[in-house]
Amino acid sequence: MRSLRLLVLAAAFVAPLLARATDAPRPNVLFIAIDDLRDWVGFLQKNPQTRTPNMDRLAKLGTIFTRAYCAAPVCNPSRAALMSGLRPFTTGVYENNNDWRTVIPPELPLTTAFRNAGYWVGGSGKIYHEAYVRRSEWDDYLAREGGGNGNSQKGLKPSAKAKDDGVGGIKFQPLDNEDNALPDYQITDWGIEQLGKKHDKPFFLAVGLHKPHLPWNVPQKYYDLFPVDQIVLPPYLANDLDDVPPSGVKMAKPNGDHAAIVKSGRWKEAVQAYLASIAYTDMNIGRLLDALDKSAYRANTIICLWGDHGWHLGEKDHWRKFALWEEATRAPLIWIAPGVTKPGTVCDRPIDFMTIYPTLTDLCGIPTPKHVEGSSIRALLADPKSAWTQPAVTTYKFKNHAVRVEGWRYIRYENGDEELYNEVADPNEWKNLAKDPAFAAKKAELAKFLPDHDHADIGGREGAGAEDFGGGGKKKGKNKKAP
Ligand SMILES: [Ca+2]
Repeated sequence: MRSLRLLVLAAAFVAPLLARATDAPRPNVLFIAIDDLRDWVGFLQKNPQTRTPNMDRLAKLGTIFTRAYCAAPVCNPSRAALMSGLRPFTTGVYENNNDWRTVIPPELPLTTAFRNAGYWVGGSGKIYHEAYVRRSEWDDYLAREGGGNGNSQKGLKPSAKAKDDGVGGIKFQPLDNEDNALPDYQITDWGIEQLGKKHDKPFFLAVGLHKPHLPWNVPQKYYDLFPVDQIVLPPYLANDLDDVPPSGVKMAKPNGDHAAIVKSGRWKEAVQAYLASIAYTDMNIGRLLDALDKSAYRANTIICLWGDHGWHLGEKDHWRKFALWEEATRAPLIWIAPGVTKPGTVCDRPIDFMTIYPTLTDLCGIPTPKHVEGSSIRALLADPKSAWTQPAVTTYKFKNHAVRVEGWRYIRYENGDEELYNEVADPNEWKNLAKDPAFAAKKAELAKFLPDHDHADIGGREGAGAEDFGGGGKKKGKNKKAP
């Protein structure tokens, strides 16, 4: 009798506690995506010329990942994989002209997991590759003129110092415009507006910035931060491709952009233009962070900032993404998770962006859907030295993969061509060790991480690294009609 009474008493005590635990405000999420931002941010110390004071400020608040890699070195497949939790070799989404909506149903994406959990889910700018969006996954999304082309040049005019619009496909030009003439400014403003509102539900707010994607057309003042006579070119080895197998040389396309840039004598100008575009983006990030600081949500908002892949600026005679080396696959990643991350923390474990979906659901107490292929990095956020045994895997086109672990990068192409780099002795990946018998065991160890099944390219085999100017580039693939 007495024990029953005790139980009832205990229940009377515990019930409100439980209710309080359930009612505890769930964290909001500020999800910041940056297009084509390689590791040229101050906090990664890769290129000391870069100017990113606002991203550096954000980095100091939480954990940065020095070895974060994309699932695919191309906008559309990188974003589709990150948002769906499904790798390119699982879905067959490898290229910019592969319509992910035909193979990823609306029940699967990250946004849907948050909506199902009662979050308000809103976004602006480039979260998915803009040729293929499914706005029905969002409660609200900034609508923009012209079908959502954030790289629209409407209303932009070259500054008096502009020579022309760049070198071939590498488009750049300083502008005689104010900051707010570019779509990214309005995209950021929309995020700022949401942070200023009262929200009845926890929010998942996504802000996707287009710069530093080509064209590198930003106001002249950002070019002026980087005088061209002071530009230092990235590390470069003239005969770097000599030990790269034919499949790798084909990705580098040395006779394309790189030959044109060298011939033009404007390599430094191109580097200046990319740095200027990064500085422009950093300005918008700063405005967004200021708004969060002033908002009611600062203490209870998880921030995740990521770039969708890297970029070559002449390394290995290559430009753009579309390759499996460090430059094309590495991108910035910052996490701030109140109560989990500590300020100023650096994590050197190699991870890829498949970790983002399950980490966000984990941190927000949302069940991670079973289809999600990555793992939560909550343990690394709590302690950056925690054990981590999974490699970062990047896939470019059908059956070409890079496996990145601490100290090593192993690349295997569809035809069996291989590359192996010792990242400690050779961080520029200049010396391909794949043919050296001394490293056969290392290759075999890393090859175990390659997928055992590669889904066919849903667009057919003719994709050719089409650029992604928001409108989707060349639509050569045989995609099924989107739902
Ligand atoms: Ca080499």
